[in-house]
Amino acid sequence: MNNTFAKDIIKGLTAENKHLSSKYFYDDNGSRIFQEIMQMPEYYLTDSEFEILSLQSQQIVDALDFNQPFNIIELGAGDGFKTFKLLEHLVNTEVEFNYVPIDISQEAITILTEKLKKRLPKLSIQPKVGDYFEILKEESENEIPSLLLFLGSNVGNYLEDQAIDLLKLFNQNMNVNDKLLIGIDLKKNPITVHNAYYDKLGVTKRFNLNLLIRINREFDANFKIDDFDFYCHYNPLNGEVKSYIVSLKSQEVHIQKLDTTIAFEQNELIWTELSKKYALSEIEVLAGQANFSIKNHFLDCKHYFTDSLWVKLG
Ligand code: AVJ
Repeated sequence: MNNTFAKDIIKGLTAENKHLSSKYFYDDNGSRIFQEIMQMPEYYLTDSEFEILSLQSQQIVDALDFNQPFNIIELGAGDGFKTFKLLEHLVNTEVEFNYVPIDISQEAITILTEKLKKRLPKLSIQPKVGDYFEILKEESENEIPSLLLFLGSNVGNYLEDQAIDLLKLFNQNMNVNDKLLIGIDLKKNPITVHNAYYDKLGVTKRFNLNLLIRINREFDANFKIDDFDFYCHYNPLNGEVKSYIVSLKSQEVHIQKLDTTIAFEQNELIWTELSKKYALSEIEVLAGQANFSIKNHFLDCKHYFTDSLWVKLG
């Protein structure tokens, strides 16, 4: 079944500093909890990006500078809630384009496609399930200009070097003059950032602890969820929010299907997530390293978030 997940659990939980990757948060329950997070008033990221795509769609289209029909390829489309505003604007202004949402979840793609067919019957949509890069490569083999969407500050989950590698891969699978619209959360008042991840109702805590519930279910482990807590910390100097699961006591956990026992000391941490924030000047560097140049930054009115339009250099 989940071979890489199994390997990552063993590797992460037997390391000197324990860690598990946030990409494993998103089982069906985790995806539902993430929807709850996006609706929390403290989680400003979603509202900010929604505002940008609602109010600045026309400016974004103008900046694309494509003079023929094009593709909009969305990486990790999810429920497509924010993207809807952009698509709606394009359909209503009779711009000719084809929407290609890509997600690893068949379920997410099916729901998104049905919803869009109902709400935007004139939209041309060609959903794809699978690996980003294979699909991107296929798409770049035709002559149609493309706008790639990588929204929601998903890039923040990567360490800077890994983010550059990922963006270089996007770049290699694009044609010259194709564009990338990338959503990035900006450095801001540290209290605002802190509150978005350390929410009062503990939704983000549930999101993290769900990872242990998932391991219990998929690998017959016996994590006692009440014996673990959540902690996160924002370092405004480097822009890193780091999230952790905390073992509240000295304990052993057995993971039956992996034939392993993991010992925890009291207060030992499992690092689960990086959510990195950038300054605009740091985004310039990121783009340059991956062979893009920045055409525009589209910011929300509070300047919390940017959807930045990058162009692939020749
Ligand atoms: C979906 C990766 C952008 O890091 O802000 C929300 C996930 N984690 N609250 C983020 C998340 C905790 C989110 N991203």
